[in-house]
Amino acid sequence: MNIVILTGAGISAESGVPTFRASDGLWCGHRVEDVATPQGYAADPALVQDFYNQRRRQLAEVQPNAAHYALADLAARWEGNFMLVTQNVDDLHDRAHETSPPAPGFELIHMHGELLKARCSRSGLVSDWPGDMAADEPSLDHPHGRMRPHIVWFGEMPLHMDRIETALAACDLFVSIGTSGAVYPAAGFVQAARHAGARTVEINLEPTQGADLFDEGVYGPATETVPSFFN
Ligand code: BJW
Repeated sequence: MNIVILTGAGISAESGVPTFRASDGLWCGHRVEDVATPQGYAADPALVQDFYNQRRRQLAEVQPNAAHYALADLAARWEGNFMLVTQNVDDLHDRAHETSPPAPGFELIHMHGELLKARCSRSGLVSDWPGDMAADEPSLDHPHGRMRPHIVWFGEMPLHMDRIETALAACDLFVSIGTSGAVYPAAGFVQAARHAGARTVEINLEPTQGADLFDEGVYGPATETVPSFFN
C-alpha cells in the first residue's frame, strides 16, 4: 500500500513555530506578500534576508513534537512506498527521522524549500546555509550569481512536482495534516489522490475550507491526533 502525507504549518505549531494564517493576518509581524514573493525580495532584499535569518535562529530553539515522531516511526516500519511531502521550510521532520532510520520506500520532500539552505539565483545550485546572509550576497559557484533563501515564494514553481504527481497518481491513502489548504498546488493534491482512488483523510485542529473534499476528518491538536491515527 502506498501512502502520501502532506504536512503544513499546523504540525509544527505545538513545537513553537508560528503558522502563517493566524487571525491577525500577520506572520511574525510581516505581511506574507512583503516577504514571500520575488517582488518583495527585489524591493527590499535586506528585510527579506533578515526575516529568514531570524526564522533560522528560531529553529535552534524548537524541537520535533509527538506528531513528527509518529510519522518518523511510521516511515521506519512501513513496507510500501511512503512519500512525506511537507510545505514547511523548518527541519523538524528531518530531525525526527534521525532517531529512527526510514524504510527503503520512504521519501521526504520539502516542496516549498528549506530554511537551512541557500540557492544561487543564477545557477540554481543549492548549498547549506552559510551563516547569517547579507542582502544579495555574491554566490561562490557562479560569478554573476547572488545567494538567496532556498524558499519557494508566491509565483514560483514548487519543488519536485513531477515526483509528487507520480506518487499521488499511485497512492492508496492520502493524509493532509495541519494545512489550511489555502495555497496551491498543495491544496489540489487531495483531488489528485481521489482521482487515483485513494482514501483521503484530513487531520487538523478544525475542519478547513476544503474539508468536504476528504473522505474523513480527524480534529484536534496534531500531537494527539497524529500518533493515535497512525498507531
Ligand atoms: C493545526 C494546529 C495543531 C494549527 N494541530 N493543526 C488563485 C487561485 C489559485 C492559485 C493561485 C491564485 N493566485 C495565485 C495562485 C498561486 C499561488 C497560491 O496558491 N496563492 C493562494 C494565496 C491563492 N501559489 C503559488 O504561487 C505557488 N506556486 C505556483 O502555483 O506555481 C505555479 C504552478 C503551476 C502548475 C503546477 C504547479 C505550480 C507557490 C506557493 C509558495 C508558498 N510559499 C509559502 C512561503 C514560503 C515559506 C516561508 O517563507 O516560510 O509557503 S506561503 C505559506 O503558505 C508557506 C506555507 O508552506 C504555505 C501553506 O500554509 P500552511 O502550511 O497551510 O499554513 P496555514 O497557516 O495556512 O495553516 C495552518 C493550519 O494548521 C490551519 O489549518 C490550522 O487550523 C492548523 N493548525 N495548529 C493541527 N496544533
